[in-house]
Order: sequence, then structure tokens, then C-alpha cells
Amino acid sequence: MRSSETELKVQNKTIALIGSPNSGKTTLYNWLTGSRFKTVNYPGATVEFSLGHLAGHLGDHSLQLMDTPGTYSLHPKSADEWVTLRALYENPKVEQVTCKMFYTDYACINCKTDM
Ligand SMILES: Nc1nc2c(ncn2[C@@H]2O[C@H](COP(=O)(O)OP(=O)(O)OP(=O)(O)O)[C@@H](O)[C@H]2O)c(=O)[nH]1
Ligand SMILES: [Mg+2]
Repeated sequence: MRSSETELKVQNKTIALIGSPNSGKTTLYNWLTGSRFKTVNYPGATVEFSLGHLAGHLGDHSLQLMDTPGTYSLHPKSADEWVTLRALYENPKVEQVTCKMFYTDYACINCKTDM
């Protein structure tokens, strides 16, 4: 495998933060990527997905992270929930979502992953 192919493959590892509105996804995403997206104490703050890389001081910088609008399930009922579903499964910027982290509440220490 050529080195450019190796690089492309590594960069396509994406961890998506998915979960109920106002559960702390963007706060975690900001910390992991060093971003400054708006966080507020009411649901519906995030209306588009974002992509960023893990901050260098936290580990593998080629690891990509995705923030998504809040959703209660992967069976969308609202426009925000459709954005999340499309960001995961019909996203030209992401070849494959390697891991989906289901975030229920910032107070809940255990979060489910499908890895
Ligand atoms: N106490 C506490 N508050 C948190 C924590 N993480 C996030 N919050 C607060 O929870 C609120 C919602 O945080 P966001 O990160 O905007 O939540 P979100 O899941 O991105 O929300 P949506 O984009 O609406 O889905 C904000 O007021 C944050 O400051 C945490 O670990 N502890
Ligand atoms: Mg958000």
C-alpha cells in the first residue's frame, strides 16, 4: 500500500457523537477538538454536523470527530434528526463512521458505543 493510501485510510476513522438534545455533545466535541462551537443550556443549539480532528495533545490527531444535532433515535421525526441521520450515512465528507458514541446525559458516566 502506498503511503498516501495509508494516510487516507487513517483519516477516515471517524467517531460520531450522537445523543439526546442538550446532553453535552458539543461541549465534549469542543474539548476533544479544541473548537469553540456554541453551547447553551437548552436543546436544539446544534443544527448542523461538524467535523474536526482530535487535538494533538490528546492523542492521534488523524482521528476525526463528528458533532451532530440532538436526536432521540436513528428513526428521524424532525429536521434536526434527519441532519444527524444523513451526516452518519449519506455524508460525502466521511467514508465510514468507525464508532458511534450514544450520549444520553452529561451526568451519565457510561456511554454506549457500537465498537
Ligand atoms: N455540569 C455539566 N454541564 C455540562 C457538561 N457538559 C455539558 N454541560 C452543559 O450542558 C448544556 C448543554 O451542552 P451542549 O454541549 O450544548 O449540549 P448538546 O448535546 O450539544 O446540545 P444540542 O446541540 O442541543 O443537542 C450546556 O449548558 C453545557 O454547559 C458536564 O459535563 N457537566
Ligand atoms: Mg450541540
